[in-house]
Order: sequence, then C-alpha cells, then structure tokens
Amino acid sequence: STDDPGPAGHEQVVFCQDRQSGLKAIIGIYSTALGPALGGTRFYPYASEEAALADVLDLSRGMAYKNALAGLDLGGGKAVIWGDPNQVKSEALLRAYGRFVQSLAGRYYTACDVGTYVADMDVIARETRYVTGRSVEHGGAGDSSVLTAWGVFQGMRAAAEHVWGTPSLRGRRVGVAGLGKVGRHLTGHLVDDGAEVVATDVDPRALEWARTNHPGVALVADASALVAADIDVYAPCALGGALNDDTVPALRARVVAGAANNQLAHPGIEKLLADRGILYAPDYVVNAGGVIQVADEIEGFNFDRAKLRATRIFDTTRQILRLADDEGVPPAVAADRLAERRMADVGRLRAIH
Ligand code: NAI
Ligand code: K
Repeated sequence: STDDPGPAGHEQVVFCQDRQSGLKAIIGIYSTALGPALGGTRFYPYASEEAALADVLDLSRGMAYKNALAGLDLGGGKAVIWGDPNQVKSEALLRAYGRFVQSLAGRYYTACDVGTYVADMDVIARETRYVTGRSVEHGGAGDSSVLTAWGVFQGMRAAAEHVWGTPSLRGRRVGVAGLGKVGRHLTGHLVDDGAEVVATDVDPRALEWARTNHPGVALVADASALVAADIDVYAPCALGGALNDDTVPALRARVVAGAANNQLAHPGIEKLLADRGILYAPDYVVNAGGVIQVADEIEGFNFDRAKLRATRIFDTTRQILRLADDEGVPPAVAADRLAERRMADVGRLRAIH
C-alpha cells in the first residue's frame, strides 16, 4: 500500500480464453479495499476486444463506487463475455467462465447483468462458489427490481426533503419514464405515498399494466413529453443517457431521482443540472437496492435484512446532498468523494493488519 490509496486505477484485469467453448471474457477488479469485488457479468457482442476492455474497466470502477456507498463490505468488479449470447452461450462456455471466476479464489463475485440471467448463474455455480443472483431454488434473492425500486423511492424521499423540507411525496407530480420491472414497483410506492404519477413507456403492454393497476396514473406519449410536463420529480427508469443537452434545458422538474444506470449522457451534465437549480440524486446511489439484494445472498438471503439496507439509501442520499451543499459541488461529485473516502479510510485499515 502507499500513502495515497486513492482511486488510481484497477487492481487486476484478467483475460480469459477457452478455445473449445469459444469463451472470451475479461474480468475487471477495480478495488478490493472494502472486500471481495462484486459485479455482474455482461454478455455482449462487442465490436472489438478494445471495446470490451473499455466497458469492463468503466463498469468495474462504477461498481466500486456503488458498493462503497451502499455500505457493503464489498469492492468493485465486473466481467464481460465478448460474443453474441444468442449464438455462443452454452453450458460449456458458462462453466469454463465459472472456472476462471473460481481461479480468483474469492477476489471477485459475479452476478447477472445485460445478457446473463439467473439460470446462467446456476450453471456458473457448478464451477464456482463465488456467484450470486441465483435462482430462488438455490437460495437466490429473486428479482432484484423489488429492492431497486424501494431504494429509488428512498433516495427520492431524501431529495424531496432537501428541496421541500419534507420527504413525503404526497401531492407531488412524479414523472416515471419506463414502466418496466423497476418503474412498476416504484409507481406502486409513489401511489401509496399519495403522489400524482405521470408516466410513459414505449411498450403498449406497460401502458396497459398502468391502466389496469393504477387508473389514476396519467400517461403521456413519450419521454420528451414527460420532460416537458409540469412535474416536480423526474424518474428515469428506462435507458441510460436520459439527462442530456436536449432534455436538461427542457426539464421542468426540481428533482431527478430514478433507477436507470448512467443517466448523465456525458461529463458536464451534472453542472448543467445544478445551474438550472435541478437537484440530481446520483443514479448509482439511489439504484443500489439491486446490488444490495444480490449481495445479501452471500450471507444467505434474508429479505428483511436486505430491505433494511436498501432503506438506508435515504440516509446516504441525504448525506450526499448535504455534502454537496457544504463543499459547493454537484451531488454527483459529492457522491464520488464520499465513496472515495470510504474506500480510502476502510481500505487503509485493511491494509494495516
Ligand atoms: P426493464 O427492461 O424491465 O424496463 C425498462 C422499461 O423501459 C421497459 O418497459 C421498456 O419498454 C421501457 N423503455 C425503453 N425505452 C424507453 C423509452 N425510450 N421511453 C420510455 N420507456 C422506454 O428494466 P428494469 O429492470 O426496470 O430497469 C430499468 C433501468 O434501471 C435500467 O436502466 C436498468 O439498468 C436500471 N437498473 C435496474 C436494476 C434492477 O434491479 N432491475 C438495478 C439497477 C439499475
Ligand atoms: K484502486
């Protein structure tokens, strides 16, 4: 260890190849300062090995920050399998991958991500203990969108308190972009709290779900209509890049808090939001309920314990928003600082003994 344990770079990057099954994977371990690195396996047809590498470096770093602020005793890692899952995914390939995960002897725990599913984790688990996100039959936590939505709701409450002095969303107009797994659970919490929900989705089945289950929810044509609508809170729950040079100037909400990963389209958007007086609750802070849920499996899944941890996203978000005010920086910057402090402070202790 050195005097400067800051986020200087990745601890370890492992290239994995198994010619017989066609496996080509890269495991990125950004930090084990807080514990074993946890992060999912993305199975994706990258255009090149360079593109796969860039993604795994980026994603594993992001997981270190997310896990640190989720209060987990886990570091950050991620893996990518380079290939089209529909063409090359097989038992042999997944098991070959599982053997590489096992070879890291617990420095890295894997889980589901884009292109990998609970059933795949069960196959990987035939070769390694270091896998979460498993099926319920195998002690898994099941659908992680349940606690993701709960955590987003808590983060939104903390942001509401910061802006309006009360965490209650009663009477607030909340725009939910994307009524998928997370958006639906979130809508339920908002309706229960007395919020007026305005929503949109590109999938007619999602709109049908809203009409059937929450007839009071107002539906608008698309995400740009939602951005331009008279809403207090905007909750991006679909794809990344929801906050960009087009949407931020048009946004009427005072608060942004949603589940989508990578909401800021590019660096600088957090400043644009701050300049417009829009409070942005950082995506990776408020959407950590999912990783909290799968991380809990490592101890033997207990829903109530995991829910309690996800509830603490309220306190973490509040702490970040206060730090942002104190240090005169946007919340996204304050969140990064807080994560770096925890990794440095606790990582230092772990390095001493
Ligand atoms: P999902 O795939 O179930 O839902 C996404 C919904 O967004 C779908 O209903 C889809 O039709 C809709 N959608 C897609 N493009 C749209 C557009 N342009 N405008 C409006 N709606 C659109 O995904 P899920 O699990 O609900 O996740 C939502 C977001 O939250 C994703 O960005 C995901 O990465 C993120 N997230 C999810 C976690 C989880 O535990 N499920 C954990 C952390 C983050
Ligand atoms: K590091």
